[in-house]
Amino acid sequence: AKVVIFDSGVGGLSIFSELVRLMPEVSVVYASDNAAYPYGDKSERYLKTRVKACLDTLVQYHQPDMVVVACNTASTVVLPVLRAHFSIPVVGVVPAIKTAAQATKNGVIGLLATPGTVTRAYTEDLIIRFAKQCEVIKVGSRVLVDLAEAKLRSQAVDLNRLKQEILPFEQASVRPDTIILGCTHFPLLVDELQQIADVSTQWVDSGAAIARRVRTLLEQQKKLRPEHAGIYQAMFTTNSPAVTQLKPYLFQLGFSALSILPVDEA
Ligand code: DGN
Repeated sequence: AKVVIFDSGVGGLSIFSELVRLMPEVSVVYASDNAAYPYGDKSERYLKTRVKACLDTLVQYHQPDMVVVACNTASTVVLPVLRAHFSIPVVGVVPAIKTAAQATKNGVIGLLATPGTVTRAYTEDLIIRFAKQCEVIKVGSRVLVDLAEAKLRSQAVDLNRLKQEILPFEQASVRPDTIILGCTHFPLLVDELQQIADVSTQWVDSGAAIARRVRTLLEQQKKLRPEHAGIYQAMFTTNSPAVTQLKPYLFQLGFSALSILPVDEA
């Protein structure tokens, strides 16, 4: 099976890792729209056109069995458009609000995501559906996205900076015992977050659930061939020094090729 995993940056690599751990036989085209990074503060209209344009090129070129939009910011807006447009399954990643509502003991949940995701109607709907009885403290952070990108380019993570970002949780009258990492970049920083936050905090993300969902869909399509070994390639919408700095990390993850994805300006 061949799966396209798409994000504005490296965040989707947290989904990639969960996916290939569960299904080493799946080949992956990882695509980063780094030319338009970050998505966190882009308009909904822009995201709809841009993500569709990127995926159109990817689907035409690679003929994947499935697309994973490994970005909460994009998924909370573009999934209906993409599902109407493509004939293959499109899996999105959205904040794990239901999981957090089941995990919390004190009824206070933190939602850490991009400024876009925390204000979306989609997110509010999830809260009303699954966490009505909880208090949800939302923090939109763009800094954390940059810190995750920098970490994967081998730069040290500034823990003081990280601490500032999660201050609203630490200062809440009742501190959340469960925090949702509602941006695919954030699980890449979970070790650092654990170092600076209260030790009893439970960190919840969508990665493992997404990997299981992809497996179920591929099984239904009879696309899983256990005897195959996955081939991983990465594509970027623009070449930049950051891409060069990211190479060692990608090779360490098992990527064998890097190339440029040409996308018409949306
Ligand atoms: N990784 C994206 C997400 O899950 O929301 C956000 C990245 C960004 O462009 N800000």
